[in-house]
Amino acid sequence: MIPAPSFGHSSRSWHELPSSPRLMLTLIVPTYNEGKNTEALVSAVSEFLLGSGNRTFEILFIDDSTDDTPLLLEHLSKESPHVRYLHRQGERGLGSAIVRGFKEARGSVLAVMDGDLQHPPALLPAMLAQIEKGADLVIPSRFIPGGNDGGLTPSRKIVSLVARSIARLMFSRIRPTSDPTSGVFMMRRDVIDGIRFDAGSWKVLVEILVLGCYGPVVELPYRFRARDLGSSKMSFKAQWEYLRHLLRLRSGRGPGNRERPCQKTPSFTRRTANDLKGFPALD
Ligand SMILES: Nc1nc2c(ncn2[C@@H]2O[C@H](COP(=O)(O)OP(=O)(O)OP(=O)(O)O)[C@@H](O)[C@H]2O)c(=O)[nH]1
Ligand SMILES: [Mg+2]
Repeated sequence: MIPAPSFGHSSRSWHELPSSPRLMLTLIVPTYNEGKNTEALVSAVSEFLLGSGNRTFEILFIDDSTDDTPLLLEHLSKESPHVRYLHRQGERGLGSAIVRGFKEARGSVLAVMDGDLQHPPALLPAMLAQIEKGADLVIPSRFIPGGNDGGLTPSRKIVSLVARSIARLMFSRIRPTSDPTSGVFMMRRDVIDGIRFDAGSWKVLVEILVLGCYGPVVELPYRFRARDLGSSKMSFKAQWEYLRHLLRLRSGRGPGNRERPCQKTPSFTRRTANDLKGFPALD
């Protein structure tokens, strides 16, 4: 049985966590019928963040599931002081779930990661270190030396290539990035100040790259894994929505026009596996 719409949280609150000089991180995880993946994700994310000395983080699930995932999330939020979840009943959409996560997040640094473990949680300490060194936006990339998109089938690789190429052709601002449709990224919260997000998006990072206010952007190499559990939600409808979103963004007819001027000039840096020494193995 699926519980009523709720905001789950553990009995211990964020503010009772030991104080730490580290930036507060909210990891937003959109989930649709991800079941046991959520448990494995919480365990791996907690292990890597706590292992790197970071206690000030929350894992915020925005869940639209129709199976028993909300029950698992309720259990996880009781077990871990780092877990919260919002179950949206009767609502769906990857992009709108992520944007809801931005609204509910408590952190000054926001990250997004899929709930199916295709993005390695081991990336998080390395990403956060780049933010602490001054990056505004960190994008793990499958397409720079050390990266790999081996978790995709050949046909999905073609779809992904076409999706990236169309976005690049349409928006000069995203051309310097090698993986602009990545589902995993991290940023300072003020990068998205003033953006009115399009509720119908699938790839929120494209919208952030086009409309966000940012200076240094850092790309880190990583290996995209195949899904072990659960099933893909990528569909023809999602691809169609992606294209329609790009067209709205391009024509300025979407809701996303920035409300404030941005004084920052984007700059782009690519890190190599060598630069990531000292962090847990990323594969
Ligand atoms: N809240 C919410 N999450 C969703 C929705 N659709 C997909 N997701 C989640 O978004 C993430 C990405 O979806 P996937 O199905 O893995 O899409 P993908 O990674 O492009 O496809 P695969 O490579 O085949 O797994 C997963 O964590 C899904 O559970 C939705 O409508 N609402
Ligand atoms: Mg996936």
